[in-house]
Amino acid sequence: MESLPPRQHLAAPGKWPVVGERVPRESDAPWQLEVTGAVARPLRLSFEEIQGFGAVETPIDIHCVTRWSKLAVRFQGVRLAAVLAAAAPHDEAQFVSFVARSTRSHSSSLPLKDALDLGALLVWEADGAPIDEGHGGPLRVIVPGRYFYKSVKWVERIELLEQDRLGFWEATAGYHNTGDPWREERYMAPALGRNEMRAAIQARSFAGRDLRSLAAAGHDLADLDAQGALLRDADFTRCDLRRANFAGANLSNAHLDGADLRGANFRGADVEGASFHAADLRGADFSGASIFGATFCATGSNDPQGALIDSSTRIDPAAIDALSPEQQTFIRSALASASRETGNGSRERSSE
Ligand SMILES: Nc1nc2c(c(=O)[nH]1)N[C@H]1C(S)=C(S)[C@@H](COP(=O)(O)O)O[C@H]1N2
Ligand SMILES: [Mo]
Repeated sequence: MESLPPRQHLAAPGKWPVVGERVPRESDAPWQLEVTGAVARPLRLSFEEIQGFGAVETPIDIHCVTRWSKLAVRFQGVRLAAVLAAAAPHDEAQFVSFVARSTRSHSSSLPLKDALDLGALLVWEADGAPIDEGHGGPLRVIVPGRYFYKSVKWVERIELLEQDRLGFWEATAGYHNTGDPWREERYMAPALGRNEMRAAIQARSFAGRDLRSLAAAGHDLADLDAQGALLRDADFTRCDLRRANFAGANLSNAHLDGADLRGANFRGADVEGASFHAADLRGADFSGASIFGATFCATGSNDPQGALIDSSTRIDPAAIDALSPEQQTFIRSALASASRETGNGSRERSSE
């Protein structure tokens, strides 16, 4: 068994999901990489010039913050260190920001020292083939030892900075600015203070609100209206959430273990990386939801209890295909045994 950072699991073999932006900005201009900011020699490099810095090939583990990992992807590219050396950064340069050729000029940044110590690369090949456009081809950043959101796709500008500038996900989604998977640095502090959280829970009206990292474990939230709410990393462990409406909500990495979710509506919701161990999902509807990286049974050995799923639980078959192998096996066998039984008496739990 290879080692994974805390609460990560392997993506299905051969699957590499596209996360975030799917295409670069349209442009007729040939590919170019600019190295700019606090440098003595600003550079403008063609693709061929970049390759001229000397290709290296090395296996690197990918860890997406939404909990899937891929181990030992063989990347080919050049060391960021080699390219930066040619630009001669000023002594004052403390941070490096990678900017994408994308409509939102997507970016992410890192302390310069970390980027160099971690051996960041600019890569054009993965496992022996040119990187697909969806995965950031022709040229993307790879930062080993950080969650994958630090690895910017379609990098067209590298800017050296004296002061840090938060990247896109760090600024808009609350992703941790360091993002070390071994320390599980997924999120920055919650959006709300304790009292505001308590008030939101009491009012039970979450629709459209930013309640990321909400701490609601154990609460009675039956019939909750949480349509379109931002609930990344929220803790709903053991909550009563019968008939809760999470349609279109963002529940990525939320904790729903042991929650009573009978009849809950997750239509079109983002539940990537959410955990549903021992949750009651009978009658829950995940149609059109993105469930990549979600877990329905424990991946370790210490807590074998899986979610309660039966023929009244709606999950798109294509969504199941994208889950990790052990999650697929668990869900398929739960659905199969449910359809074999006349009732679902054997796994009935107390309550209601
Ligand atoms: N330009 C750009 N780069 C990006 C993103 C993005 O939205 N735009 N998303 C980041 C995130 S959150 C992840 S997990 C990885 C996903 O890369 P993949 O689509 O090749 O799996 O790219 C990172 N780099
Ligand atoms: Mo990610």
